[in-house]
Formats: sequence, C-alpha cells, structure tokens
Amino acid sequence: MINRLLAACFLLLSVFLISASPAEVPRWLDQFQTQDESRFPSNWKKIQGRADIYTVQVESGNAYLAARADHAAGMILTEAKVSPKDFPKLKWRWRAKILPTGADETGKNGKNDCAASVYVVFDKGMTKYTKDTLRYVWSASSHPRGMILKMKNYVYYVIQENRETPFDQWVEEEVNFQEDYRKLFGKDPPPVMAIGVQSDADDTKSQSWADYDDFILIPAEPTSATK
Ligand SMILES: [Ca+2]
Repeated sequence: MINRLLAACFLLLSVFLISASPAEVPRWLDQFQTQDESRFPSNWKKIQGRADIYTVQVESGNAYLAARADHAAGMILTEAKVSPKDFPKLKWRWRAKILPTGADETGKNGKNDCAASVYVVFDKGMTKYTKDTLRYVWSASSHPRGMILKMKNYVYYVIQENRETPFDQWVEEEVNFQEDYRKLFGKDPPPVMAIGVQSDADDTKSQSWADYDDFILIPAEPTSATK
C-alpha cells in the first residue's frame, strides 16, 4: 500500500513538474532586501527629475524604497522585459506618509502631483518619450478608485488609491495591466520594458512621502488546453 501511495505521489509530482513552464512562476522585480541601506537602489535608474528623493530604508529587517519628495518630483525605472501574455499582472505594496497639499491629477488647477504612483511602460519600439504607459496613482485628492485620466495619447492614469485610504499603512495592490491596456488603447499590448515609480510634489511645492515594496510580476493562468 505504501509503495502504491509513493508511486501515486511520484506520478503527481512528475505531472506537475512537466506541466509547469517558467512563465508560471511569479517573477520578483525587487524586494529591496539586497540593496544598500540609505542609498539609491542599484538596479533602478533615473528617467526624469530628482533621483535623490529615493533611498532604500530598513524597518524591522524589511528593506523598502522610500520616496521623500520635498518641492520635487522624480521618476525612476527598473527593467522588466516581459510579454503581457506571459505576465499580465503586477503586484506591489505601498504606503503613503504625507500627501501633497491640494494636488489634483486632472491638472485643472496646475497642481498635478500625487502621493505615489507606479508605472508600467510598454515598448512599442519608438523613442523613450513616446512609450505607451499606464500610471497607477495614489491620489492626494478624492478622485474615486478606478477613475481613468487620459493625459496624452500614450499615457493613462488609473486612480488606484486616494486620500481616503489610511495613511502610514501598507496597502497591497494587484493590477491586470494587460486588460487595462486592451481597454484603454483598444488593442493587445506590446511587450513590457520597465516598471517605474514617481512621487511628485513639485507643482504643489509641498511634500509627497511614500514607501514602495515587493514588486512582482504574476504569470498568466494556465489556459484550459494546458490544465
Ligand atoms: Ca522589502
């Protein structure tokens, strides 16, 4: 009996190992644990504005990315070359510490700042300033979650959290950027090239403080044909 049970377990394990392709394993982008404390994270790079507002900090043994934008803004990216077909979702966690005063992502009052934001940048093979981009925003205003703002032909904001979300507590997010891209751009997305963050307090000339951690790409669910 024990032999038969062992054989059955071995068979199940074999089937699992054969059917699991590499794309079925979540891909960590950054947990910041291997980064130097109080330094800019080594595998990220500045795209716009001030990079020095970002440092790795450690709290109870957990390292995370801290953004401390005082009258400043900065956008940084880390490379993430994946197909949205293989990895359609991104997860991360973040917490807002200080919201920029009077900020409004619609830009109507000239104060387009936010508490925090996470970008998914798609590579459509053109210059770096015209990449299709989804920006998931922690708004300092009361814009409702899920609100979409079209900023340019190739940049959409999705309001993910707002001023009603409790401060200073980690909030986990999971977005399906493949679905969001299809809905907003009306076609299948090109490959992803990078994931970015931007904390932003330059227009309001105030403070935008937030922390980011645990960026991970989630693989597509196996289709019925591969189950
Ligand atoms: Ca961490």
